[in-house]
Amino acid sequence: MTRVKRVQFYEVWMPLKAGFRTSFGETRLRPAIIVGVEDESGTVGWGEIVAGEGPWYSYETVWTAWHIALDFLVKMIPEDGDPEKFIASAERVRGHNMAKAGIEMALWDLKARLEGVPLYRLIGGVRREVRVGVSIGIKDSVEELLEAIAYYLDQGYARIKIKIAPGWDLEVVDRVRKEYPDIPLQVDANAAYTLLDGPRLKKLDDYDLLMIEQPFHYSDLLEHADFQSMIKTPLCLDESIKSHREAVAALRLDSARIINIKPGRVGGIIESLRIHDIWSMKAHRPVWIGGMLETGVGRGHLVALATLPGVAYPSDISASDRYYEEDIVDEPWKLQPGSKLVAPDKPGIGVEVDYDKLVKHSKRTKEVRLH
Ligand code: OSB
Ligand code: MG
Repeated sequence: MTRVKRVQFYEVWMPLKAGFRTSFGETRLRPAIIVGVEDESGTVGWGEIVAGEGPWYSYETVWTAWHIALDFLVKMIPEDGDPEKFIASAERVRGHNMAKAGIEMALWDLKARLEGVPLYRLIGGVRREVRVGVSIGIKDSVEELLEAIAYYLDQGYARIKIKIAPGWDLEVVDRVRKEYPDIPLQVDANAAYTLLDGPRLKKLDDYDLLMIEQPFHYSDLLEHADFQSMIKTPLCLDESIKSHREAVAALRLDSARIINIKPGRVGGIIESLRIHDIWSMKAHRPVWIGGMLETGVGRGHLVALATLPGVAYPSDISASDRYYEEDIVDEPWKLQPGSKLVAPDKPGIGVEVDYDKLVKHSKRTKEVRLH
């Protein structure tokens, strides 16, 4: 066991190659807080807090996360850096899962690096190659969307997810399906509908979609259960699942057949593993790993999670160049043949942070000395 000496926080603002629009707004500059936890030997483990600029996807923002991480959570890091102990202490903080997850993931990366093992192996991964797809935002026109889809298919992505919202749904899906009758296709509403839209949304059953992601309010497992009983297409929950508790409730209620696990949303790797085990191992329902436009640091954790045995659909983990001109890690994440990313056979998340690039994109930084 080791002794944690120093924690570094970098608030970065990463320019996206193209704006990313969902039912709750558009992102052009992606903020994130990169967390580096250093031990007495000088080894650094890296994590990423994925809170956004505004409280849209979640109530957390990069400002609330900075406050909670620096004023409360950092003091809860145990001397030996054990992620389990950190999470046990951090339970006292209600919510703020993204802030917790960024620190917890840095501790996992540190642990894996100190043990000299890849993170995916430490958490029970069973493969190095993971199937991935691309998530495409709302565009100004269907033509523009079709162009984007053609571009990503040409890049080698095999599964396409498109964002939907009232006014940008059935017609769009119809046009995409006519153009591409056979591609694996799914839609994500980011909670933009209510059950009153159910009869109309039911027409999505005609398009052979892999799944419909989070059509209704994030707190409404009952609406999802009612709608799932009306349609053939599997529903997938994203925003509704904030911990294993909602995952258990969603199973009991039959609110969905699939869960998209995002470590930031659920508070880290331990909670992700719990949801994975309950949902896929015990209930034999598939899961996949969702994304939050992460930099190469957070992406490393997503890739490690996607190697778990219960991950049975392509994950929202595209290559670095789908998001950024310049990622902050070496090597940037590259798409491999077969629409895959590969978990490196190196300690931890398997990529190194490029300090020059990290500092170049940072708007504020803070160092905290511990123990
Ligand atoms: O709902 O899955 C979502 C990005 C930001 C916030 C919410 C979502 C998304 C994505 C992007 O769909 C997935 C990615 O990182 O490529
Ligand atoms: Mg989603």
